[in-house]
Amino acid sequence: MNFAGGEKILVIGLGRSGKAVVEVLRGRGAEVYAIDEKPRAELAETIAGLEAMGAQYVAPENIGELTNVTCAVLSPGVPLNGPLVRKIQSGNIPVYSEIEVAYRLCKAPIIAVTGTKGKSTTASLIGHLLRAAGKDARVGGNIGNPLILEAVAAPAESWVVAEVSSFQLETIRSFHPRVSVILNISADHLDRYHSMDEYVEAKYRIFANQSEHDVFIANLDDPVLAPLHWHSGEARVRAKQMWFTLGNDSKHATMYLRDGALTYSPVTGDPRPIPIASRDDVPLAGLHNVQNVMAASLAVLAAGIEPRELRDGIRTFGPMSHRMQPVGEVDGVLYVDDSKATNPGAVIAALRAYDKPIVLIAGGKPKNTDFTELGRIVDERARALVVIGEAADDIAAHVYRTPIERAGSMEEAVRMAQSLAQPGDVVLLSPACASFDMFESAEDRGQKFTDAVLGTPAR
Ligand code: UMA
Ligand code: ADP
Repeated sequence: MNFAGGEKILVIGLGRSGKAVVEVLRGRGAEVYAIDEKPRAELAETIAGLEAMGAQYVAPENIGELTNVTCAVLSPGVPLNGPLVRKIQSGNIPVYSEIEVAYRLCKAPIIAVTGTKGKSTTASLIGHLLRAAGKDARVGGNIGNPLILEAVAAPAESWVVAEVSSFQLETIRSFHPRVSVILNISADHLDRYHSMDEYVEAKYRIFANQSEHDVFIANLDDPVLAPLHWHSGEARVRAKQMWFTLGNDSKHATMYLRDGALTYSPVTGDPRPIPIASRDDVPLAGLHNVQNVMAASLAVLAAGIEPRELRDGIRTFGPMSHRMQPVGEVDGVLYVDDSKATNPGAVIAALRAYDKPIVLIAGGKPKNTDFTELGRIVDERARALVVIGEAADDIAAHVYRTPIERAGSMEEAVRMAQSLAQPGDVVLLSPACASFDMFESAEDRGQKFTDAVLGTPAR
């Protein structure tokens, strides 16, 4: 399979991922068809774009008429066990994810990053550290720009950093990163997976095709991942393993915190520990970001960068938009946009990152996750809670001591938070949910928060 001339390929889903696949496959001369379950009226512009590239739209009800299809390429948002994919598979058409095709077309080695939270931060930091060390690096995947575009553009001597989601990993076959990273696993996407086990297994596919020539990096402090180290790692992970921990544990981890320094114990060569940066060099708030920096550092060390080349890159990495991003201070209150915190685990990490009282704005479209632990941490750390969206009542039901307000819009939520906060506090938008009940996307939600904050007249 060359994904080129002489092949007839069906692209499933016409969002960012699907459109990029069409573009690349048409560029390679393949005959391309594309299907999407959105009402046709909403697809007019997309279909015109497809036709301009020489591809053809197929309506879902006409899929049976398409014959001799070589393979289908699946967008991550389309569930593998849904009726559309089942129908396509029943015609014996193999289904690949976009990242599988990207891998097969990529000449450069791949560093792949997954995990429930911290993927974008870590993938971007890996790109930043590689560039700071003089390498060519391209970052793509779940972060927003489809991996396939970066993969086909990358020369053999560069590195491709792939942020990969569990959705994308479900339909890989030979996808084989030189370096793989799993940051953490906590409850998320339980509206798509039947169980946590199914979600975890999707994440573990990241190392399934790795060999002893590759490297697998993971978080020793994560209760879901640690058993891979203690019990089953030998059997399941063939790649060389590098673990990181916030503890001072050079026996079991390749990177750890010792005397306030992120410390590296090389797996081969001179075994003396090497401090690569101090805790204070990490410019991002919260211990979870120290973990992200450790993971990124190990990934670039595995790619051959020298330890002494890391510190400057770490120090110059700024916060990314919508990830604990300070947006302004009004009347002595700091407002922080953490709209990308889309599961309870991320919000817990953000709440733990501040040692000031927090007024939390949370809620949105639920994903069947449990809010018990989040409620406990809110009671421990928050001055007040403002809930929004479809999950508002469920979140509120798990909070027992903290005062709670309900808001119908982001503007109202910011107004309420403003009246609840006192000078020195943090108002944190960290929703624990998807955004699609009230907003176009997590980015849109964060922007509306920022607009409301900056438009707020001083009290
Ligand atoms: N569609 C169907 N049937 C379905 C579902 C969707 O036909 O059952 C169609 C929709 O009508 C739409 C298209 O598929 O036209 C959308 O495809 P998509 O949902 O795969 O979205 P893309 O725009 O292609 O974006 C995808 C990722 N989206 C998802 O995984 C849901 C983006 O991750 C990623 O940035 C992009 O590819 C480029 O690689 C977003 C995301 O929310 C940020 N990811 C999840 C997360 O981070 O939690 C996993
Ligand atoms: P992802 O790409 O996996 O969604 P991001 O790097 O975009 O993760 O971060 C989104 C939010 O998740 C952050 O703003 C923060 O609240 C939280 N977060 C980031 N890194 C971690 C981590 N290592 N552990 C837990 N939560 C994290």
